[in-house]
Order: sequence, then C-alpha cells, then structure tokens
Amino acid sequence: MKPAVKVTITGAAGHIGYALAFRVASGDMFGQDQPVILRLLEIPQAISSLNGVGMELEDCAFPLLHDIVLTDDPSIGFRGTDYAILIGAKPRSKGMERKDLITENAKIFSNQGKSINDHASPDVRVLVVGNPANTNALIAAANAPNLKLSQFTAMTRLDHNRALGQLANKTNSLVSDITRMTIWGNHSMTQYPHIDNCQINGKPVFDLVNQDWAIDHFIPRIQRRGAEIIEARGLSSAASAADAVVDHVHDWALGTRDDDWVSMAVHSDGSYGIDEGVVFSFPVKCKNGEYEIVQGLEPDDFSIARLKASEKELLEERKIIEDLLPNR
Ligand code: NAX
Repeated sequence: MKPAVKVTITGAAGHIGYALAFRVASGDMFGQDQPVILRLLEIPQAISSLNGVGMELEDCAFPLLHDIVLTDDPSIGFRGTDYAILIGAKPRSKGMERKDLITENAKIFSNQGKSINDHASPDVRVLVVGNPANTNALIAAANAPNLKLSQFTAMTRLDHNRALGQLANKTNSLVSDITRMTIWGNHSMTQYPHIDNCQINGKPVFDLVNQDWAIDHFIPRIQRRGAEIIEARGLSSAASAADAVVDHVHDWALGTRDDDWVSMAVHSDGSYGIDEGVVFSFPVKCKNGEYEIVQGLEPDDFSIARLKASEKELLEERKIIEDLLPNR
C-alpha cells in the first residue's frame, strides 16, 4: 500500500471544513488506493467542536483514513504536511470595512505562511480558500521564503464549476460535455467568467448560445452566485465549496485532461499582461503535481477590460497589506 498523504485543513470545524474532511477521508481527493492522514487545525475556541468532528470521522471507519490529528497549534497542524488547505479565516462582522477584513486576515495568513515554511514538507502544496483568497495566498507565500511561489494557489474552482453548471443548463448538455471554461482574476465580484473558448462536445460554444446571453445573464449570475445561495439557504456555500477544494487538489496532484483545462488562482508570471505582483485566476493545465498557465488565448477588447478591472482590484488589495509582504 502507498504511504499515506498528509492533508492539513484549517478551520476544520467550520462549515466548509466539516463538509471537506469526510470527502478527503473517503478517498474522493486522491483516489481509492491512496491512504490519508488528516491534520485538522482550529482556533482554541473551536477545539470542542473540532473534537466532535474527530469523533464522527472515527465513527465512519474510513478504510483509507490512517490517522487524525486535532490541534490548535499551527506547528503541529502543518508538521510534515503534503497539502495545506487554508479555509479558516475571520468572517466579516457587522460594520466592518473591507479594508479591515483584509488587514485582519492578512495577519492570520502571514503567520500560517511562516508556520508552513518551518514545519510542512518542502514539497507542500497550499490551497487558500479563506477570503480574500487571492491576496491571502499572496501573503502566505511571501512569508514562506524556503518555498516556491508556485506551491501556493487560491481557489476559483467553485466559480469555474458554477459556470459549467449554468452553461450546461442553458445548452441542455452535460457538464462533462463542456471543455475550456475559464475564470479570470479575483475570487470576488470582479472575477471574469469567460466562455469564448468553450467547446461543447468539441463544437464552438457560440453554435449554441450568443454573446448577449453571456454578457447579460451568464457573467452576472456567476459573479453573484455566492449571494444567491446565501439568500436561498440563509448560509454561504459549504458543500459546493468543499467539492471545489476536492476538484482543485485532485487535478493539481493527478493532472488535468489532455483536451481541457481548469481555473486556478496562481502567482502571475506576466501572462496576458497581468502584473507579476498578484495572485490571479488563469486557465491552467496540470501534470505531475505542477501547473502551467495556458498560453496563446486571444481575449478580445471586452475581455481584456474585465481582466484589467480584476487586476486593479487585486493591486488595491495588495497595497492595503504591503507591509506584510517581505521582499522575495
Ligand atoms: P466558518 O465561519 O463556518 O468556518 C471558519 C472556521 O475557521 C471556524 O471554525 C473558525 O474557528 C476557523 N478559524 C478562524 N481563524 C482560524 C485560524 N487562524 N486558524 C484555524 N482556524 C481558524 O466559515 P466557512 O463557511 O467554512 O468559510 C470559510 C472561508 O471560506 C471564509 O473566509 C469564506 O469567505 C471562504 N469562502 C471561499 C470560497 C472560495 O471560493 N475561495 C467559497 C466559499 C467561502 O465563501
């Protein structure tokens, strides 16, 4: 049997963490021949609740789950870990300014970046989910000088999957018929869900839908989908967010299909003219645990304006937390 993969989940007693831990333990993330060890990290106030999650995991008797570590100490939570999934974050409280939310979370993610640097496996892969996810990933990476920037990513896979779902509904096709969906930019209202390169059963998307539908209905629906869920459920997305984490890490670790790509927020390397100082969602292909930004797409002027708007927002976020970014 293969050696167990160690997976750290922060905020594991929260809504997304609770939905995710069982999916990882059941083998959905790495496959049915890959044992896992879960290292679940919480804050001291949530330890009792985390103990309950640990008991339920035990009670599932998952054959692939070889050990569970429950802790409020980051040095233990990240010890030797292969995958660090950073979900725990400070929620926006009543009256809190966006700037304050960014600053409060910046402290959490700079400390976690340092701890990952010092305690995790040198080959660790990090996925940031806690918002503002792109900028939190930037901060965590900047505080982990021994690791490569490419070991840190943020999640736009939920937006990607939402986009696949809406396009499948509209075209009366299956999500598995659709390839080459792209989410560009920030995981925020400025994200740009982009269907121009999509194919449905190998045929151009515009054989089945037109630009007006994309601009007037599809793009705003995806941008506002999180709010739509909150309105309906009274709670934010949890199971679908956990599912997107499973997909993101699965594809990063095990690779994407040859004829397709996925959306991941990664450190910009200047592709498509995006500033190298931000973590930006691009179309990527993955192989052997590495990702590569898809090159050669030709976004039109409308699309370029959307990319630039999201880049501008990310540069503004960066400015707010600049003092937490050591030079690297
Ligand atoms: P919850 O409030 O249910 O859970 C968060 C958990 O994190 C809590 O149990 C809390 O005790 C813990 N926590 C807080 N600070 C911590 C720290 N320093 N170390 C360890 N644990 C810590 O929130 P939930 O609904 O699970 O959402 C978590 C985060 O995901 C939020 O920031 C949310 O905005 C973000 N999301 C990001 C998405 C994405 O696509 N990137 C989509 C879903 C979600 O909105």
